[in-house]
Formats: sequence, C-alpha cells, structure tokens
Amino acid sequence: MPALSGEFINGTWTGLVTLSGSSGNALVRVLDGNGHLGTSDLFILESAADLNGDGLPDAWQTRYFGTNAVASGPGDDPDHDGFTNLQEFQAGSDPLNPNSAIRISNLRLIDGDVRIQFQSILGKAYRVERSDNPSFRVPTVVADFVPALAP
Ligand SMILES: [Ca+2]
Ligand SMILES: [Ca+2]
Repeated sequence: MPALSGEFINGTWTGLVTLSGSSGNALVRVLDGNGHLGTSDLFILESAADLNGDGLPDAWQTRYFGTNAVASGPGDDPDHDGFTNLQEFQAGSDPLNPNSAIRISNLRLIDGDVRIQFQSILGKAYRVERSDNPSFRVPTVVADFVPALAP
C-alpha cells in the first residue's frame, strides 16, 4: 500500500502500488470510505524472483523466451530494435518485437509549445525531460509520472 495517497488529477489517481505475495492471478480494489467500491479486472501477478541474478525476473524471461536461453540475457537485443532486454523489461516493451520500443514518434512545435508523441505501455508511467545541452547531462523534468493511456 502506498504511504501517501497523492492527489487526484481530473478525478484520476495515479501512483505505484507494491503488491507482495506469490505470483498468480490478482486484482485490486479501491474504497472511498462511503461504501463505494471499485474493482480492477483480473491480471497476472508475476514473481520478481531472479534466481540467476542477471537483473531480469525469471518469470519475465520465461514468458518471452521459454526455456530457450538464447539471446535472453539482459544485454541481448534479439529483436534488433536497439534496446537491450533489460531496457525492454524496464520499459514494458516486447523484447521480441522490434516495433515495440520506447521512441518519440512525433515531435511538433505548435505556437511555441512542443507536442511529443511516443508509444506508451499500459501500466507504465513516464518522465519527460528537456535539456538545452545535447549531452543531456543535467536535464530538467518537464512532466513526471505521466501514465500510459489505454489504447
Ligand atoms: Ca530489443
Ligand atoms: Ca522491442
């Protein structure tokens, strides 16, 4: 459970919730204290166990690579999209699909504002940063914890 509930923005609360326990089917629900109850759809809770200590949860590796260990390491890029398996895991993208990767797909200037478009993965949240320096050493956070939207 989160220590702080955070604020609602346009009627929506977004935050990280840690679900402990064994892997399997799970759901979450919210209560408002006035008898109103909301329940999520059933989803699969995967174990974060990493018995071989390579930085990737074993359940994630098994889901994508089965028992075939070829190109399933954290530094491998079996779909050749330029993102390692570790980066794909962190981003929530598919390590076997080169079209599934975090990339800015459209960037436009509109009346002095910048409109950025990128593929998002449901269940992930994103930080948008900017910098005047191409090295991006000291970026400024433009927006933080931007949730992915349902397709
Ligand atoms: Ca990849
Ligand atoms: Ca990919």
